[in-house]
Amino acid sequence: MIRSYFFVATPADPQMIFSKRVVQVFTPRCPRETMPETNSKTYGSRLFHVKRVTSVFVVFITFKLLSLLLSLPGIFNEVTQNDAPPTHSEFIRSGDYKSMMKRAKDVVGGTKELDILRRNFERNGFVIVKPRFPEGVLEGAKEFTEKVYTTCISNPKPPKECVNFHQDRYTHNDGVKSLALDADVLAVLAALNGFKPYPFQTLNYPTTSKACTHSDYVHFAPHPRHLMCGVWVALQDIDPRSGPVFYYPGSHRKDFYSMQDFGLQPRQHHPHNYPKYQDIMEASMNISGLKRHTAILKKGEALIWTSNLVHGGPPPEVERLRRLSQVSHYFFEGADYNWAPVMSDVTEDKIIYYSEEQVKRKWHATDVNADERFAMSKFREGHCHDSSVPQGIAGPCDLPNRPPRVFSEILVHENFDGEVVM
Ligand SMILES: O=C(O)CCC(=O)C(=O)O
Ligand SMILES: [Fe+2]
Repeated sequence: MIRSYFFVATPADPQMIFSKRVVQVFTPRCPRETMPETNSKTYGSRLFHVKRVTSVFVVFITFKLLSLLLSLPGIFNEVTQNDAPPTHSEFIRSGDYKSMMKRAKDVVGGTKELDILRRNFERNGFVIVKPRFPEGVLEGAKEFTEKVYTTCISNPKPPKECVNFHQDRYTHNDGVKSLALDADVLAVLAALNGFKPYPFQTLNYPTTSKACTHSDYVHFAPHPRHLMCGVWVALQDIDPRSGPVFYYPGSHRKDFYSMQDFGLQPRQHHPHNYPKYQDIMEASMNISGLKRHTAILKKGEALIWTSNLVHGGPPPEVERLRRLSQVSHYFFEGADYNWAPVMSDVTEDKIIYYSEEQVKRKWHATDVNADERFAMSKFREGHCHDSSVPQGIAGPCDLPNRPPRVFSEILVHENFDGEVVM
């Protein structure tokens, strides 16, 4: 048997890896059930896992190198992120906002209830609401999600389109589209954020996504950084054995982390880059003292989370048990810009931005057919500072305390059976 050593460098906050330079021992990560047994001593959580013979020396040298780099003055210049609402937002003075607030109050039961909802959202980073979805809309989205199951999961010969059959099918399916554009959902999102929401992505998961620990900020990063929400709608009563979504209330108040903040290169450069980010997020949650909750929702209930809430879809107790759901992700009009950290290369000045114009065209264009809309891109390739970033606003590359890129080379992610890299 190969003996392994686990090293950890995570106090409550991943950023402290670099400021405290702690080296401890690690435990396995998500999904716990499928991790191989290890006889190494464990404390806290696993950050990186190195095989004995080759890696002890490499780790020693690298930490020496990191310590040296970190001790140099001015290596990491602090750049203040502007998280104050943009001054150009007029939305909350509009008639549109007033009518949305009225609707949001109707959804939750009144003015006092809406205040409580807002406070909870701010404190916990999530809320659960029951929008008044028309039954036909819920059923339409449910039927489509069942179709994803029969076409792509239970089908012994799934067709090629199963690569993304669950994603962005609002282009083809009215139920999926109407659920994401539901007026009650939009009103509650506007009430919680003070900006006008618009959906930019839908995901119809018939079973658990098996997505390991992450916050959506790593995928969809707005500026100001809280201006993105996920809305997870249960399309059936959720069975606790089906791998219900987990989340850590309060985790949104920790700093916002994307791969670059851990010295990791973009996802497309290596299949393990994103899993390494997830390893660190899992490790930081395990020792954060925050409690892990699960969303065992009733049909029609919606879990709304903010961009930085840490969450995931764990492996199920019963494989392939249906967990029919639709997640819609929203940006907000009036944000300074939106970008995709997971795909961007900040050290090479290659940034992938979401184009609000292209997103809206993909959703609403009437001069093209559904297939053409599905093929449209939402992205625009750009630079750290270009016309996407307003003057005087911190850009995607201006994050503080970014560690050197070499860090991604020394982290080791161990694949496990059935791992879904997503
Ligand atoms: O439904 C799930 O399992 C989680 C999906 C998720 O993380 C997301 O859509 O942001
Ligand atoms: Fe997510």
